[in-house]
Amino acid sequence: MEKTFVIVKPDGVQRGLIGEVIARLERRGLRLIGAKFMQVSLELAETHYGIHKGKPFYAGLIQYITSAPVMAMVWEGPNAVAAVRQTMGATRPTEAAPGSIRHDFGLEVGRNITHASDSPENGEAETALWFKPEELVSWERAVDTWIFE
Ligand code: IDP
Ligand code: MG
Repeated sequence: MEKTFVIVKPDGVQRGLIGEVIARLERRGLRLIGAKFMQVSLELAETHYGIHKGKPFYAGLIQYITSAPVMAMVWEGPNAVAAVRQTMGATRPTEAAPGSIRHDFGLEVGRNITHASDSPENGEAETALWFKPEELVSWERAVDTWIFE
């Protein structure tokens, strides 16, 4: 089953949107397999966002993600990566589709509420970076057969 790694970023937590994000992913049919509420260390932030090192927004991004607690999660399902990116909306809230989280709750790219993996490979890699294997729960829902074809 495809996995994707999701963060409710500090602005989402401060604004009371953890439940809203979880509710939308549950309603979509995705299955939660790991979650932790945590303060992100500088080291973890720099590894997670290593690909953006050197970009003009990098320092602000590291400051943002380490500024207050986050809700880190792993969700799985068929096409989980694409489904979650769609539910989150485009990186810039003013370009995000109406009805997406970033559209419905955001205005600025540097306060865009969530992170979600951008490929199945990164879904695996980010899950391994943020979670120990024993922190993930493998389970089946009675309703899975009505959501997963
Ligand atoms: P993504 O989160 O939609 O995958 P990325 O391009 O991977 O977008 O950028 C990672 C994060 O860096 C964004 O979610 C956003 O928080 C921040 N970011 C990206 N571009 C900018 C920018 O131009 N200004 C400020 N922050 C940015
Ligand atoms: Mg990205």
